Amino acid sequence: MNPTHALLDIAPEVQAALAQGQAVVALESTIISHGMPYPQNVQTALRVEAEARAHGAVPATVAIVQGRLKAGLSGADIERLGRAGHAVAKVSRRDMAFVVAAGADGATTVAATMRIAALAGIRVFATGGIGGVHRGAEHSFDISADLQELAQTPVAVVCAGAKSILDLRLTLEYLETQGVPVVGYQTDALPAFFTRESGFKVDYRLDSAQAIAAAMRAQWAMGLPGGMVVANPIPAQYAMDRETIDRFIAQALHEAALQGISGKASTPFLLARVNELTGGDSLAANIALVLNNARLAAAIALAYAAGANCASTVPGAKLSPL
Ligand code: PSU
Ligand code: MN
Repeated sequence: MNPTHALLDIAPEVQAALAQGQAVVALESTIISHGMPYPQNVQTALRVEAEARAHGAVPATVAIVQGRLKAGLSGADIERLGRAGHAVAKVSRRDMAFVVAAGADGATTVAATMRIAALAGIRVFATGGIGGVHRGAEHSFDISADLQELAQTPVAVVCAGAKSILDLRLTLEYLETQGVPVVGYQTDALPAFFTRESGFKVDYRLDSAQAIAAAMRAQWAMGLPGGMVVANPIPAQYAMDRETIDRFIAQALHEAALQGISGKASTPFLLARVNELTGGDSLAANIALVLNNARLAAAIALAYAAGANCASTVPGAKLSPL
């Protein structure tokens, strides 16, 4: 047996779907324990699973539970991670071995979730927002390990862009250097999580799940090692006013600097503070966009599964230089 797989438990439903070539969507768990307050975090995690299911894909929420890598959690596991919140270790790639060796629980970031999804054979992953290059990174060097993982691990990550707690310009530059494509789903604009636009453009606009699945197949058929970012803008009715959200983000960043928050504590602090400052609005937006991403990820996973033996082209798909 592959020794790495000896550390991994794939839920029976997920295993069966993978064996039959059916659509599976990975979901992360840092968003549960560190990204939203309890109990909305648990309710959202369960709703996101149901949304993927309703759109034809089997959900596989990923975490580390008592030292085991998990692709597919029970409702009880999700409840436990959500209730424990920040008391659960936030596990990015560098933390994985230590949490496993200690037999502990861990909430997996985008990076660690991609890694476990790839081990399990899952190619599509839905989340809210990815990590990136933080503002002030020229001094702090704070660049999320999510970006390196995207460069190395063949999983398509469906997200609503990245929050402007990050330096989005530098994040795009970093992704370009690492060869990670940023695809806009039915948009030319890079979305900024709470807003549909950021002032930046994506690298490619693709308008269907089939076209995205074809690009995934082409990328991996030619042996390119990494993943891709699929940026799916927040539904218009939930989008927030850019000036308002920018003001709250600026305040949260200022408070983080005053309190000397850095390293892996930085993103959870900023997420929690922005949630507090914006009250229920940002949480409602956050929930809506994650559900929206689960729907698109399910459609991509279905198209990818359906095209497993197809050529890596979609006749009629437009490639518009941006
Ligand atoms: N951005 C969000 N919501 C999140 C995260 C980021 O809008 O929940 C989480 C994700 O799990 C992401 C992680 O992978 O934070 C990035 O943390 P860091 O910057 O420490 O790599
Ligand atoms: Mn960081």
